[in-house]
Amino acid sequence: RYPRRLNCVTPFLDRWIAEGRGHALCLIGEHESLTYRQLFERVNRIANVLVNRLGLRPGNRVLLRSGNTPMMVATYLAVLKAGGVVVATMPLLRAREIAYPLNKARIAIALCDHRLAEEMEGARTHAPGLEQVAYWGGGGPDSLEALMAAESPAFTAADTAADDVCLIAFTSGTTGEPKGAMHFHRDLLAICDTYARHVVRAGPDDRFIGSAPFAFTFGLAIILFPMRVGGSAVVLERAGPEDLALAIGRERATICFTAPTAYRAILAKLTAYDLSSLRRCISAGESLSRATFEAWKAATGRTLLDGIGGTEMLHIYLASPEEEVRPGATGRPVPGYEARVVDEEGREVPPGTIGRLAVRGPTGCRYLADPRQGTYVVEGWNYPGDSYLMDEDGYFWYQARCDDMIVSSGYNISGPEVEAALLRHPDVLECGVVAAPDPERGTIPKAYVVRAPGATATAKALQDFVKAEIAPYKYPRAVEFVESLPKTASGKIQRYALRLRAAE
Ligand code: 3SK
Repeated sequence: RYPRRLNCVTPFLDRWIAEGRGHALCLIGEHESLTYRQLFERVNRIANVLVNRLGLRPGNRVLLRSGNTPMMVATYLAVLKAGGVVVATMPLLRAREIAYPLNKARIAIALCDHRLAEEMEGARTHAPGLEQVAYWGGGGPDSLEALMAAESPAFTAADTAADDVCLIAFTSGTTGEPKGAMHFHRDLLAICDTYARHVVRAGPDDRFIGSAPFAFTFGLAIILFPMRVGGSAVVLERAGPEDLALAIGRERATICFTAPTAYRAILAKLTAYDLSSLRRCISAGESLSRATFEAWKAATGRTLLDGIGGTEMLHIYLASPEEEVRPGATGRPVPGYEARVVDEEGREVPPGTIGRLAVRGPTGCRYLADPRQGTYVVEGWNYPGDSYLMDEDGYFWYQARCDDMIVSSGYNISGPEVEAALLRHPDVLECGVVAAPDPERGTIPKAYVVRAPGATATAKALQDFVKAEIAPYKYPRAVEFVESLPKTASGKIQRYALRLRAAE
């Protein structure tokens, strides 16, 4: 239903200028706010810099590094408008983690907030193909702003096809390396015209707010959903539960996207906040317990709309609109998507039986040059790695993760990745990292560590070490020293046994 030639920035942004709505507020940041026209002109200047100064050609990939700011949104849209491919990275990533997408996606151009320069420059030494990095926010003759000032505020969107790749979103990677999920121009519209249209049901008066980084595709809800309907977005760089709750009251936000952990933290101090402007509260990123659902309803009178999505599918594919919500269930397939529960052989199981979730729809999933494609996508069905049960009415009930991913406060943390970081410490002989239940964060990464003979490293020392090796939010929040780890006959660590032990 989209035209064959489509640059998604046209319906998200240029359209509102053409329709005379350029004066409407689009982005409300902590230090600046932009109308649609101001954003349009900024995007155009950056697109001109990309093409005229940094040598971008359609199809080139551009690495973006920033927290959630209006400038991050502008650079994101500028890359798309110029026909480039966005590769956005989580702001907290370390040099080694940034180098991976740089090399895998053969990226020559990066745009970066100057406050993240240290790790960006560190990544350069591991990624020789990176030729140009333009920084913003730090001033100086080479800054992105200086380059933008010399460029025109007009730019004609690159003539892209609806199914040209425009975004490569890297997963956090359960085993081995992160996978790059590729998405098309039409996918960015499809998530608005399926999930947002049928479940969120926003209009031009809505003001979106949320906590997810834009580099995590969950965060796209905060910018793309309002821009599809001419609404506005509150863009928060610091978006802990308290920042989020205060900003809801200050900016009179109407639609909030965050994880259950944040809703629980807000509930704990509810009287300190004014949430009266909220009309939709969306929960995703980790599973929502019935207890949290009920507590939020009782305290605020509002229904938490649960949903599950994924980087591979770009956004949410199981959810229910407010009048159809069934407490405790994630929901039903969003119109446009299909879902089913299957056994180990991929055969659909009867309602009421636990099995693996399979999903298909307009937005998933093609990995960038990855032999694992055939494991995660079989005959058009995507296997996100969750076990589910479907009831007689077609509602899906979350059971557990099937793999080694730890979902903590909405962050996906790969157990094997934390293990690899721990193993770089000389005092660690062996380790296994699994999810342990936590009342605040849902689950936390817990490390079982066998120390090398005579080694004395403390839990705190290992935690600090991991924080310096990989993004700090991935550090093991609990560490237990053990004599040995449970192993399979072939010598592999039995994470399943560790998971059971962590749940005791
Ligand atoms: O459920 C999730 O974790 C998710 C991932 C990517 C995009 C959107 C969502 C909700």
